[in-house]
Amino acid sequence: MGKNIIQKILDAHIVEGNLVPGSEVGIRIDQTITQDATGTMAYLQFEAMGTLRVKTDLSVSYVDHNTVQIGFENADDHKYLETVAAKYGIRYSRAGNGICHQVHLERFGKPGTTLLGSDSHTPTGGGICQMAIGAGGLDVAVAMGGGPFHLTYPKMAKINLTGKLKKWVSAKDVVLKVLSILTTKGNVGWMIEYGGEGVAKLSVPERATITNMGAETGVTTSVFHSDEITKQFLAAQDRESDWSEIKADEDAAYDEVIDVDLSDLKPLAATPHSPGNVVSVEDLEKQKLVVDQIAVGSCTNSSYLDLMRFAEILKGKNTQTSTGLAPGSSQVLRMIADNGALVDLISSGVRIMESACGFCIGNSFSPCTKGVSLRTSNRNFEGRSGTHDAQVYLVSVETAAASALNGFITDPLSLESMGIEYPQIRMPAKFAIDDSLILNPVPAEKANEVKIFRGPNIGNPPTNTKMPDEINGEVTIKVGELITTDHIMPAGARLKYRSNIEKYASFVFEPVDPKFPEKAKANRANNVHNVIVAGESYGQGSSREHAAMCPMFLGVKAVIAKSIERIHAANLVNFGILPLTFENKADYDAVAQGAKIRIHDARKIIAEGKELYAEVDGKRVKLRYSLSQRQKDILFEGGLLPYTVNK
Ligand code: MIC
Ligand code: SF4
Repeated sequence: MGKNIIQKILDAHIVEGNLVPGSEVGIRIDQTITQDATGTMAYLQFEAMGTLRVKTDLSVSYVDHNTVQIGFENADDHKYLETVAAKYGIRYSRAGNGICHQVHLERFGKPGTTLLGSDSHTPTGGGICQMAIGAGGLDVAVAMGGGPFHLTYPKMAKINLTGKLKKWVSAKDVVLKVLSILTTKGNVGWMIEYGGEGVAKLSVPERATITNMGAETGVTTSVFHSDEITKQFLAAQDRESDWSEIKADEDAAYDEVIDVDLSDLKPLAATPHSPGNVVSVEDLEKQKLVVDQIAVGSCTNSSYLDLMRFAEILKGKNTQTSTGLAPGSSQVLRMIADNGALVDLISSGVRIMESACGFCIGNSFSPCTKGVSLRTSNRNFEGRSGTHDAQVYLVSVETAAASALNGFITDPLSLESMGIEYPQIRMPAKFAIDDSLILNPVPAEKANEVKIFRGPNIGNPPTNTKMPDEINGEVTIKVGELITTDHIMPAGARLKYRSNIEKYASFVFEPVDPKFPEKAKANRANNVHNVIVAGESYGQGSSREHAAMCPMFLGVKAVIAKSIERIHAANLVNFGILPLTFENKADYDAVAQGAKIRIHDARKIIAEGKELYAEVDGKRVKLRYSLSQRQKDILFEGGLLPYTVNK
């Protein structure tokens, strides 16, 4: 039997475990990326492991999230990251160079390699046929030190793209269609491979838009094959030598095949507050919903093609609502500046923002109260924009442009009746290459001369004690369904405390129950274990390990949910918090916030692999755990850092 692309890359990288879906395997990691918001902690943990130099083929540290620099904190973090990178053999992409995923695709992504990134949208690299996976910073730190990355050997789905996209319909609509099929939950443990004749017509950045937002379905990663289009993209980046052809064998098998006919697709949008709430823009247009702001950019839609399409549609006309654009990288910004599109955008009244995450993470360009915001980004979780009651819709660049011209949500298909032609943008034969904002590390023999800068915002990574014999405490908080990491550990204005765990922990669950940190601390002081109870798909979204690290700091010992998303479940283990699920989902209803909870002999039972029960206010509730021996050992040690150091 032939192999598919996922199998080919995995097989070439597996160093531990068996190729059985559902069992844990360890893979060798060729490249790593970090971004500043998760990177400071990742490097502090890397330092704590005592490794002298990174052992990957390539590790890059990007600064793209916290670039606002109100106060000293962000700048201090940047300086720490720059000096750490120089010392340990890591390339450093300075603030202004662009969003990690966009820049990595342009300058470093290599077909057939593995990439681990401390950001959930690392799968963007799948557009160039990398097996690119998002993880917590501590997992990335271990990979930088040469350790394998552990994941569940996946089930594999093929999304078979047939037909051809109509004018005004784009890659964003393809992935929104996929989200409408797969939804944002229930896909843990799967990987997606795109195939079919429709793939040949998609450029690398368009493929990357699709793999980027695969993160929202909860799959581990998505990949496209590496073909002539990939080769041309790499050649245009002066990196043709990085190319190799990678495709599925004719008789490759998949656990599931989903057909999507590109010719049938229409412009789509995700309505508030989930990327999975997908409707047609045509239907939204009927509501004549007035738009308060439009934001174009983010790692999903800020490539050269995206920006040029937006600029061409707007050319010579005025925007009717507040419109901002953040180019994905200094490369694309330079290109639209050189060819005049930037002037066109400015003339249309578009506010040009920094090449960074910016609006996407809610640390700038927040909408007005109850504001309707149309964004080309990938997440519209409640409050993520920085405005608690804003209504964020996720759309394509084409829909954003059409709506910017009318001031209400507009189907781009109606633009032709307004006399606007579909912009035919060609991929450039050569991109404007300038890596001057990417600093090289010092040679290994000079590493000890580099002094690491540590401002007052940089703390030490918090430590945990070994797992107790039993859990005995309180259901300190009970939350509902689809709780995201933005609910658990808000970003936006709070982002600047990422390196200061004591301070950042005072915002755990801020949007849900601002009193939680106080209650948890009081319990911690009295040796009462804190337990979180949650509904379906707990921990969706970001890879931020702070959503586990800060609860750990507050004395949380277990999470019991109907289901837990992949990266978050791994982060819980990494910080010594037990990830448990209800055997019977209906038991969720029987557990009240404030209930006393006891899990007798938890440690012994888990070690022996026996049935686990909690006693909640006297009632017995059966729990499930799905942990490899390695994960059990990590939990018993109190987390991955002590486990790794002891090893
Ligand atoms: C996000 O899009 O939510 C982020 C901010 O990029 C996060 C990382 C973080 O929280 O720092 C992610 O996607 O992992
Ligand atoms: Fe940055 Fe937004 Fe992409 Fe996260 S999703 S990496 S915040 S642009």
